[in-house]
Amino acid sequence: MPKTALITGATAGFGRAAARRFVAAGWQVIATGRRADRLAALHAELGDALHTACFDVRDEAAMRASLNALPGRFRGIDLLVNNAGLAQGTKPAQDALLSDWKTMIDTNVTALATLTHALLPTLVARKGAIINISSVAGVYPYPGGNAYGGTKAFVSQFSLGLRSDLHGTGVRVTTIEPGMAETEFTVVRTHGDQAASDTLYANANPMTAEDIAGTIFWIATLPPHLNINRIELMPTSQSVAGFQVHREASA
Ligand code: NDP
Ligand code: 8X3
Repeated sequence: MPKTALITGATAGFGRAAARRFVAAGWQVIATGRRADRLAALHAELGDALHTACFDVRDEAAMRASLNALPGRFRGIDLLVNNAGLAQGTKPAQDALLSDWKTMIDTNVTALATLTHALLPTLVARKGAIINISSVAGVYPYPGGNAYGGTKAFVSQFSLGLRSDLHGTGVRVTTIEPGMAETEFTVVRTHGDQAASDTLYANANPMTAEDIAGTIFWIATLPPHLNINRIELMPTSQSVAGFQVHREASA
């Protein structure tokens, strides 16, 4: 019987690349996202090893209905990849939209915790694994990172807490903290500014969705006695820049 992964946010970026990677290796995948056309295209590409579940992760009732409607052969979930998430806005906190902050908290924090809570009994019963996609933004502050960084710090710390609580169950928990990767992330963050996205990644040789998908797959297929607690990846072109100092104008 093949192993089964539930990957949230599989209509683009890391999640879609991961769905392809796992199916290519013989896994069954439950792929989620809001864009039904993208899910249908992925099903057409990958076939019946893929089950699609179209819902907004912020809609708890829809999430639970999708889990309850899983076909029998997809019910034994061995791996949860909490990947669906987003940044909204690049402005300093004092100029940011509160609605953007709420969208990020609802998606990156509340929905991730809700789905994890729903699947923990299955994962414990199957000695499964959880891979949570955090970010370097949850580790290092940067201007405009404000609430996005806060949500990802939650993801990293929540993962460490899960690892403590799941001690002795055999369930593995990993946080992946990627830096800059070219996906639809920046188009979403800028509310649709493709030029801003192109400019950010131009000549920077960013990581790709496949780089992160390969990391997810590597972690998921390590021997059961090995747990990667957290892993931070950046493109070689990116590094941490340090502190900033504001000086008063001299009198
Ligand atoms: P993409 O924008 O390419 O993909 C995001 C995925 O999340 C899409 O499939 C989208 O599906 C899904 N998603 C977003 N909101 C919801 C929602 N409310 N309900 C259901 N699904 C949702 O971004 P990435 O692949 O880059 O991002 C994946 C994860 O990686 C995110 O958590 C992001 O924060 C994180 N990350 C990204 C980095 C980067 O540089 N790209 C670096 C570090 C972390 P749909 O729109 O169809 O609902
Ligand atoms: C996305 C990476 O550096 O744009 O989480 O915040 S970064």
